[in-house]
This record gives sequence, structure tokens and C-alpha cells, in this order.
Amino acid sequence: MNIQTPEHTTFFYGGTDTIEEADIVLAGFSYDCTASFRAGTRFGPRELRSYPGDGLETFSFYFGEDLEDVAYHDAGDMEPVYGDPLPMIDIYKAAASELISENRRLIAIGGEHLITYPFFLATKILHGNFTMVHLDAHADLAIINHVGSRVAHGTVMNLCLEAGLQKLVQYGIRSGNRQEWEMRQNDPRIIPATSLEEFDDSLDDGEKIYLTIDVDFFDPAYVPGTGTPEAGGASFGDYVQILKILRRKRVRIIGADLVELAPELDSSRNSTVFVGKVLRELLLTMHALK
Ligand SMILES: [Mn+2]
Repeated sequence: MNIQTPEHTTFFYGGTDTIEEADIVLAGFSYDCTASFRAGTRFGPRELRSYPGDGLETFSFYFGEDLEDVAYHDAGDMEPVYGDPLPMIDIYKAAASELISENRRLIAIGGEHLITYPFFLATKILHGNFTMVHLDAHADLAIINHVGSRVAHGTVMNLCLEAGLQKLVQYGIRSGNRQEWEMRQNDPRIIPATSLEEFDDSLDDGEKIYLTIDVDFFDPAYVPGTGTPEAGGASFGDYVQILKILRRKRVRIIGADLVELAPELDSSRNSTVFVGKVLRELLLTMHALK
């Protein structure tokens, strides 16, 4: 594995000095070569580290908790992988397998959404079956995308289902093709929650989940810095409500990713600060639910 922490990469806030001390590890995975519209998520991890830490407190007013009390380690960025997605899947799966253990969970920072697939595979080897909780504007259930590819960021949830995912809870979805629409109606493995109440009902107490957050889940009014923005999305307040539901249910978050931030598409850099806060609350919530 080649995780590298270049000189210019400042740590996200702080965290522990060594990976051995941590129960949560952050790492950047910058692959963005199957983006269907606007590329640029490869700059997400670097931007997310270097910017919001100057403007955000470590303390959360939503939960009364502080990042300084969380044993997380920022492992830096995976060395860049370009082009063909198939080698990327093998390389990222191997990297994730080295970073995670029974007691150490990964938050992968993208990069595009296809990177969830190798993390799903690595997490499944370690933990067996679990529920995928998918916050996104897009269903990502295409079997073949519009250029004939089976392996792309718009097919990632279908790939996970084909690889054995038994339960997929989707929230925020407002875009896809007819085949994806019908799959959401008819596939018993998929729960298409359309309200916070339905989302709440879709999860059992103590359920084992992997949480994947595509930042286009949020309305482009808040996060325009993403490749395929889609009007009609969630607010930060909606996200806090989701986290409160996860906390009340005491779900076990065994892994997470935060993908599709393309910082250069928002010259104001507000998207980066917004997503930095999303990450802060995610870290605190994973810590609270260990
Ligand atoms: Mn999306």
C-alpha cells in the first residue's frame, strides 16, 4: 500500500499521531476518472484538509462534543490512481484492508463515488453482511451507464448489490433513469426512504451499517462544488436529523465515505467549508456510536 502524506498535506484538525492509537482513520482517495459530467473530485481530499480547519471549531453545538476527544488518525492520501477503474478497485480494496481492523474504522474521502465499491468489498470481508445507508441525489443503480460502462460512479450501488449487498437504504435520491426507478420500486433489497420518518423506520436498533455520503445529497445552493449537482436537495439541518436518528437507534457504523466534492467548481470555497463541517459531525457521530 502506498499511503502518502505529502508536505503540503496538513492534518484534518489534529487527531492522533499514530494509526495504532486511533479507532477511526481518515484517508484520501482521489480517483475521479469515471465522472459523467464535470470532473475534479481528485482535489477533494487535499482541499478538505487544507481549508476548513482554519474556519471551523472542533466543538459541535449540535451534540456538545469535541473532536479533541475523538481518537482519529489522518493517514494522508493514497497515491494517485488514474484511468481504467478496474485496477483502482483492486488497489483501493487492498489499501482499505490494511487500514481497517476489528477495532479501527475507515472514513474514506473521495474522489468520485465509484470508490465506495472497493470499500464495500473490503468491509464485507472483515464484517460480513451489513446495511448500506446511501445519502445521494442519484440512485447510482444503473446496470450500464449511458456510454456502455458497467463500472462507473453511476453504477456503484448496483455493483454492491451484485457483490452481495442485502439491504440498501437510500435517502435524498431525486435523479436516475427509468431502469433505476423501477429497480427502486421492485427490488426487495432496496428501501427508498422519501421522508425522515421512512428513513427512521428503515433501520433497526443496533443495526450494522456502512454510511456513504455523496455531497450532491445536499442542495447545490449549499454545495455547488460537485460534478453532477441536482436541484431539490437536503440542508445541513436535514443531515443533523439523520445523524440524530442514527444516534438514537445506536446503529453500529463500521465504515463511511464522503465523496464527490469537486472544490474547484466553487470558487467561493463555501462547498469545502460546508463539507468540512459534514465531516466533523460524521467523525463525532462515529465516535459516539463505537
Ligand atoms: Mn450523486
